Amino acid sequence: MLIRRRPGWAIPETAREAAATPEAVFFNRRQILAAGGIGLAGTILPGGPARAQDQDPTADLYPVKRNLTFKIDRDITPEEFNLAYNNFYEFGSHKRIARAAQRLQTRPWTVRIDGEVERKMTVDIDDLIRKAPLEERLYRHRCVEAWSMTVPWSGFAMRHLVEMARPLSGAKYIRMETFQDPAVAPGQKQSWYPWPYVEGLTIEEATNDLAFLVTGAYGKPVAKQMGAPLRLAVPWKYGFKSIKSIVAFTFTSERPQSFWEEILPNEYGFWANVNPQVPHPRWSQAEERVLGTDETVPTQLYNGYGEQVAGLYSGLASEPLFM
Ligand SMILES: Nc1nc2c(c(=O)[nH]1)N[C@H]1C(S)=C(S)[C@@H](COP(=O)(O)O)O[C@H]1N2
Ligand SMILES: [Mo]
Repeated sequence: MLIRRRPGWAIPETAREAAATPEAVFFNRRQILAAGGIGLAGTILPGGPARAQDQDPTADLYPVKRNLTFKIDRDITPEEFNLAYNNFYEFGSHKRIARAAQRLQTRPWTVRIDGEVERKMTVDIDDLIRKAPLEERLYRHRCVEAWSMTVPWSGFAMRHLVEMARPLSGAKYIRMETFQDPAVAPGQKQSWYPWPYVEGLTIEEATNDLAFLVTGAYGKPVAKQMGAPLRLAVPWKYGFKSIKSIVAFTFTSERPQSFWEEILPNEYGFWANVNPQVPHPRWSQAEERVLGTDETVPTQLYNGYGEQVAGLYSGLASEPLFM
């Protein structure tokens, strides 16, 4: 039984400990609480999400070495917060989608690379992950809703995928798409949303050193609710740009229209760079609530990554860069 490996009441106290703790502990605890006490735990544990995670065929690759170039001045958000507070509209338009997201089957999983590239291909996710130069990076993550986290992502620089594809000269943007399967993701039955979820970057953004394709988090394969088996992390942009559970990268000459841009073009644009001085039409972006703490802190221009990315936008002053 999973419960015997580490008791459910041994809840990690610090972010560092949380980072080293199997996800199983968190789920076990929630199941235990739901069942009304630890006495019942043994009867409800077999087969849950923790087990599926144990079976991830890339689990042996983690933890990966941390790249210390990416420094952070905040504590890592405890894993249990990150696992229980997610935006993933495919599974519901609220934050408690973790349980529903366990229905997503992340194997077999293929990723299509197409459009204006020399090497169109469909790759198996395990081949992709095993070939990739995996590293860990600590990144801030700032949602447009004015909350933030600090996450130990594992993955690889997106530049490697671009180099593998060899874009043709006409390619200016990369359009990314999430899986579509309404039988698994009940949110996708809500036909007023323009499924599948789509996001885009310019090639310059995608090849900036900060653009990161995430395959893991907290020292193991990334959890389903966080966007397994492959999601984006572009930490200088609002969180909605960091598309989850990607199935396709299309290189194109035309700027893709992203999911939220199509729904509310006056509130969510293509660029969506973080800027505390440009309010959302319905709320201020000046500050952010740091999840896992009681703190509210000032938001920083480009979420604190201006040194690395401000140059990408030097010729684009007339564009709505911050919405
Ligand atoms: N496919 C897909 N990707 C998505 C979303 C989504 O609803 N569907 N939500 C976005 C938003 S608004 C945020 S803030 C982040 C949330 O990532 P997290 O749950 O790991 O914090 O994922 C982004 N990627
Ligand atoms: Mo978000």
